[in-house]
Amino acid sequence: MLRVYYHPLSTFSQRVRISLLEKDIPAELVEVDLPGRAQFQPEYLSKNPYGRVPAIDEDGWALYESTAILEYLEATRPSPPLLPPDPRGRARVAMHMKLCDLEFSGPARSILVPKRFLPKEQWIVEPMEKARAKIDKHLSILETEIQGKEYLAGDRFTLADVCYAPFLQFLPTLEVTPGPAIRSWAGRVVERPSVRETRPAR
Ligand SMILES: N[C@@H](CCC(=O)N[C@@H](CS)C(=O)NCC(=O)O)C(=O)O
Repeated sequence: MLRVYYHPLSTFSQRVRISLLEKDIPAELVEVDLPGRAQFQPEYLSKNPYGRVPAIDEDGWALYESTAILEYLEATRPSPPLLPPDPRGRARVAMHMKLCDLEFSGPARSILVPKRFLPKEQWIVEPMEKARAKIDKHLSILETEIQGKEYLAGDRFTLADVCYAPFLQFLPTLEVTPGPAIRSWAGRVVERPSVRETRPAR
């Protein structure tokens, strides 16, 4: 049995839940009480010693880090595929997944965590502004990359789009300035049923 540890407001958990829906994978969803700090209790730390969601457990075997989980699900449940069939296509998806975390979701967190969960008086504006500038630079590169494509790696929705999806929902909150190709791609991604259904309430 596949068990997925998550929190409904967690963007990284949402990646895994999108993949479950896209691939129609049955799983038991276990909500980890992050506000109650259940992620630091020994029971959960045995799943992920870093005390973060998501994590999975399948027949007593645990795995954490959202991208590793996505790849495991893809390897064990390849149909329907969220990866291209050819080595070059797969390599491009791997590149985009890595760049998503380095250049987008990492800095996005520095803006989203305070904006979503802290009162304005507690925001530390300088790192938030730096993060916004980093994201804008990344988005200008991505704008060229995505020209003429339906999805990030071509015609089909792949793990590259799955990694971006939870953060594309928050483009307005990030107050960044995406170009027209990114805006239209983001619209397609956030309207997918798997993304809508797993969208955090705030
Ligand atoms: N690199 C990790 C990031 C996971 C992560 O940051 N999860 C957040 C929720 S979105 C978390 O569990 N935070 C709990 C805490 O920091 O105490 C991944 O891709 O899975």
